[in-house]
Amino acid sequence: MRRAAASRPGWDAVWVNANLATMVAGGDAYGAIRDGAIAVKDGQIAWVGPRKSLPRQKARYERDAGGRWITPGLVDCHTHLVFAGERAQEFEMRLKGATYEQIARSGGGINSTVTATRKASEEALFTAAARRLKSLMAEGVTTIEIKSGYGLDLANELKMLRVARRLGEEFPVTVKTTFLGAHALPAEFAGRQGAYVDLVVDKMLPAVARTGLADAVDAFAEKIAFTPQETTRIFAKAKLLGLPVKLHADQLSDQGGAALSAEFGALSADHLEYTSEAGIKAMATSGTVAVLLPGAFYFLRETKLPPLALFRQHGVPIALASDGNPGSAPTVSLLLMLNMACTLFRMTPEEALAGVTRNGAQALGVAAQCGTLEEGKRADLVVWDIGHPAELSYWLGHNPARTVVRGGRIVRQSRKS
Ligand code: DI6
Ligand code: FE
Repeated sequence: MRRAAASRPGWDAVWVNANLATMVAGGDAYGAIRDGAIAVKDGQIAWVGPRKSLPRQKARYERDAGGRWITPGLVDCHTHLVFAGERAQEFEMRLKGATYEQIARSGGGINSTVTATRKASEEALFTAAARRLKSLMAEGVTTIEIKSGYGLDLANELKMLRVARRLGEEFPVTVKTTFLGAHALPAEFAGRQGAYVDLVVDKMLPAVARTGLADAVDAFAEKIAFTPQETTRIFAKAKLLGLPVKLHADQLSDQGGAALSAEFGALSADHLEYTSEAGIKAMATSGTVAVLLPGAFYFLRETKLPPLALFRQHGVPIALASDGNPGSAPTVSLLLMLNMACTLFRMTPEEALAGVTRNGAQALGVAAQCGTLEEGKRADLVVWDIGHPAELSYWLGHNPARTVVRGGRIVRQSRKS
């Protein structure tokens, strides 16, 4: 109704002479439409198809894409973008032989970022995260998930979530927030893990739900973090409060995290290097997306590959994300993750692109709004200076994004055309 009333006649914007990687599944590779056109109206995709079939209408803004490729806006469905400080000295320690687990057990790791994040003002956290967000947006990211998990007490977890929400208000990007209170055991609870889980379940989760600051709940199920039983308690409470769940699952060892996620109908299970076939079958049944994080695999020099063949065989949708965080994936490039997914995991460039579009959107529960170029979806799209979509996975450290459009508005134009 509102749309019709607000509408002027004609398109708000149209791109012609474009090759469209719609990423709609089931048709040609990349859901490609060659010599296509895409029209935008009231912030939504109003028409997409072959140029010769484009209904004749006036357009307030019309561009000849010159045969360039247009994809959906990219989705980074797993990040820890809000944090203070960095952990370059731990990187040095690891290069001298210490492991990620040893550093975590000796009080470093996630807990050193917790100390820095607790000390940081909300404003300082916002400024640092905004810088990282801008790098991702420059590469065409229009939807991003941001987790808490470096506060580990109620006040600081809420502080992180407020910063994440504010990023979505002040920048032209859709932010989905996730409460990750069960990321690590904070130092003041050493030896009292049960008491910390009680705090998360009895105090933090209800408070987070009341504020409406989180769109989902995550946990780190791992030997150095939380047990499957503790994760179960957290998920049960989240479900009771009506919040969807997701899990850092089977990253360093097989904890049965994939199956546990599936049991709770999780949106996604993430990392998954050590996941068993039984866990994958359970994910297939529950429709849980597998989120692979090649940046963390690379940076931790993991050698156990995620069981890609089994995800394919059982039809589990595969998403890719940056995991941007100071400990295991200090990156602000999603395009680099496409390259790593292909070189390290042997994903195809088409699978990699689906991982940061269609499947990334599914992992966030927003597939009805974004992730493909389809009529009725939000007009989030990227015009790329490339001759073939495989180039998005091929270049190392090169950003061919030319124009980034979010909700029908041009938010970045790298060159005049
Ligand atoms: N797994 C990860 O890769 C990140 N969190 C997690 O649970 C690492 C976070 C960090 O080291 O700061
Ligand atoms: Fe993570």
